[in-house]
Amino acid sequence: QEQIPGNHPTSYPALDQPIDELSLAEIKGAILAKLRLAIGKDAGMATRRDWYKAAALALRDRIVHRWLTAEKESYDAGSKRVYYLSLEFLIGRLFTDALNNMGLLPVFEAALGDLGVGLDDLRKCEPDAALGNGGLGRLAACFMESMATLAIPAIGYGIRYDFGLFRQIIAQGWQHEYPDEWLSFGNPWEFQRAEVVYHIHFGGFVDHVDDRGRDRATWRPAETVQAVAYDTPIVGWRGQHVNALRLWSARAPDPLRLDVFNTGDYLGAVAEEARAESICKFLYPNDESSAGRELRLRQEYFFVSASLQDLIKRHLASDGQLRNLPSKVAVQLNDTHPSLAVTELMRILVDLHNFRWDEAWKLTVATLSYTNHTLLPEALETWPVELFERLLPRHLEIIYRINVAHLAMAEQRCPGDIDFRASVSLIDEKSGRRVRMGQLAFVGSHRINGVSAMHSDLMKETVFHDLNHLYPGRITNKTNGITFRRWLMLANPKLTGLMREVCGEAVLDDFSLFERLEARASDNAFQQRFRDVKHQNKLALARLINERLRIKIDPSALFDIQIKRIHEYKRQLLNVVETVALYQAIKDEPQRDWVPRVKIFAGKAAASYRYAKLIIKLINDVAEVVNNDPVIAGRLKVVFLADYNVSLAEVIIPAADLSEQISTAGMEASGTGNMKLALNGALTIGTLDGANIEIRDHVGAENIAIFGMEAGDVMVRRKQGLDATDVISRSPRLARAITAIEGGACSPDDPARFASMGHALRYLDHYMVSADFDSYYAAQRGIDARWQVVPAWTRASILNVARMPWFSSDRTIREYAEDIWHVPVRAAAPVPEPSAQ
Ligand code: 4GP
Repeated sequence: QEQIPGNHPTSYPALDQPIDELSLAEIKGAILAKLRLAIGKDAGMATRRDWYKAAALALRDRIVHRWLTAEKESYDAGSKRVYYLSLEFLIGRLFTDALNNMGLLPVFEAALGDLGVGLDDLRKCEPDAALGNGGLGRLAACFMESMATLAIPAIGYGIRYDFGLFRQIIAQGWQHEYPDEWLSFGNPWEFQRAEVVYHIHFGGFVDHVDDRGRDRATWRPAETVQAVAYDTPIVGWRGQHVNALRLWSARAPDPLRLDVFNTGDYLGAVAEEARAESICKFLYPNDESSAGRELRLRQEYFFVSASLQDLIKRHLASDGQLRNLPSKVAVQLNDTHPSLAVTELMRILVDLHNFRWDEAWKLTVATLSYTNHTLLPEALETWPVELFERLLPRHLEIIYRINVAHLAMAEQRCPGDIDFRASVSLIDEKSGRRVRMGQLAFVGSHRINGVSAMHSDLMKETVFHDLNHLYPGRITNKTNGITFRRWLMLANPKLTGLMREVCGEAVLDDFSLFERLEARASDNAFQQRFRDVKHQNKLALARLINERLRIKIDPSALFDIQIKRIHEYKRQLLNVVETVALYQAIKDEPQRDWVPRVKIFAGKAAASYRYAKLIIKLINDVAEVVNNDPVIAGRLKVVFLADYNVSLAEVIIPAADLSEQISTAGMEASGTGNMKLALNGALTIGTLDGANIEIRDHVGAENIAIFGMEAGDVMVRRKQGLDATDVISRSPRLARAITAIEGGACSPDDPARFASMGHALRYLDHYMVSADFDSYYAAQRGIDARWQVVPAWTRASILNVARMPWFSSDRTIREYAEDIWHVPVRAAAPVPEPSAQ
């Protein structure tokens, strides 16, 4: 693979070098100066949040120098640039992440300590930037960090939502949603670029008067909105390279209509502004059916148009030639949300820059690539043609024009096959006429990737079967990864410390050194230290649970964790039904030596997803019964932690013993939580789904608990019908658990609350909860047995950590760089100097 020549040092100082007095004094001075000059307070009056902001600004100054240098170097070198278009970036907090990557964590900690404030307290003042729903958005955040680490010149483009993902409050066991006001105290990381403003148009009509037989047209829009840029620097590991996350905010060209104001219509005078600003007001929840939601389509076009205008301006300024676009620019579409990039790029090239259609098309396809994150049909966006026409009339014409050539190809490939043409068409004619964004992104991209080996295969077999036939070779796989800087080093400093000791300091730069853990996996003394680390992390989580929920849990119990969006296919329900069955089993034989377990759940349900919200209520109702039953005597506890976000994940994951990855086979595209948990030493109980399969291949089948139907079995069983009477009649245990749930045993205040759930478990088992129950229950009892053999459990846990390096997002990004973007990456890690101590 092509690599960037070494403009970086060949070795780095070890992180545990003693802090020198000079830098300590410098950082203290910098923080105090920010406190006075940027915040306007002195140390005596400063609140914790003031200190946080001052420290963040002092850190930001240090990042900016690297950022500007990196920018200049890559422009001077004429490097190819990656533009990652994503409606979601689930970033979490940046403070310690940036400190760690800059190598400044120890000196800031010491400086703040001298100033009388604790770094950890300050860290908690930063709100989580939750500009994403779940996996797809968090992946984008990990990728930004890895691109910076690998010194790939890149910009992430998205929307600066005023409100991120809703705040979840649990009251009487039910989920309630509240706005997430993450910007209310300002955001020290971002730079508003008041001069970077683009006009985004909507509506109106298309003029073909002077297109002289070519495909050009003039769009006469009816409405214009402005996009203003806000940049957040993203630092790579060792601070060698910094990229920008550029988020767009919307406003009206005229903030106030004075003519209207003067007539006394004060609301009318700001109506345009309100309409424009609504575009960046809030993040759409992903399970909400997007169909027909005009605001969502406006968001999509808004950010695509601003981003493409911006990148083309940059390209013209540095290269001057649009026909060189694909050699200097790679645009990655994160799911179908930015699919309009296909039509917008065509419009820019053909209408604004006079390109011939065919040449513009070649440039577009060579520049764009698209990542698919889910096979769920309801998530593949489609828009009513009528809405499209009203909002984006020129883009609809372009889609029709693309479709003509595309369908002609389809006809050539399968002459006379009407079904084939209908299936690949950009327009769905079956359910009213609708534009298919998945098809559009596919046809307009040179590479389409899935996010795990199985998912990429299933894409070829299912949703994109026919398109794959028409464009063979375009689909490729890029199994997801996670950034180890956040998910190991920062989240689990104790385990990191142990690994630095055992694998050597270089392990921070070269994850292949994890392998050195293997030799120690059975060593008693090492096992004990490894367990001590886990125990400390479990104590921290137990403390948090006690603080938030007043539930006392035993840190030596098995911590069984399921954290992710609440969704039927992710099957939190399977976990709860098993909990009820286990509860009943303990009640039957209270004298047996049951393995103490704490089942910990966290996750949000989309506000409109009623069934998912009922699952949350069930978890909480079961918790109420189980946690308060004296017969159980604490051997089984159920905990639902509210308001799951990146920061909460950073506390839960290092404390996990068992990782629940139990989706219906064939439905989880990849998963990334599965990787984070295994990296922190949790054993996985899971189905053969998504990246679980590759995790098994890496950690070894003996170090993971696989159960349940495989994707093929699921398809076969679904074809036979969804009635689960057969399996329930064969499983008295399952029958009894369902009867308890539907009969109100967990909901004495409202015995019929879960009747509908019982009905679904019996007769509408689309997600195979009942069908997989016995196999899951048995796998859980297998886990109990393994847990009791402490050295064997610890060994498996250590081997999970040792064998995870492949799941680093650095590996994933290298693959994108090599196979899709064709950009060079930084050479493999330089070796740190031996520690000074
Ligand atoms: C998620 C998938 O559900 C998950 O399996 C995958 O790991 C993740 O994307 C990243 O690729 N999809 C979404 C979504 O978050 O909104 O479709």
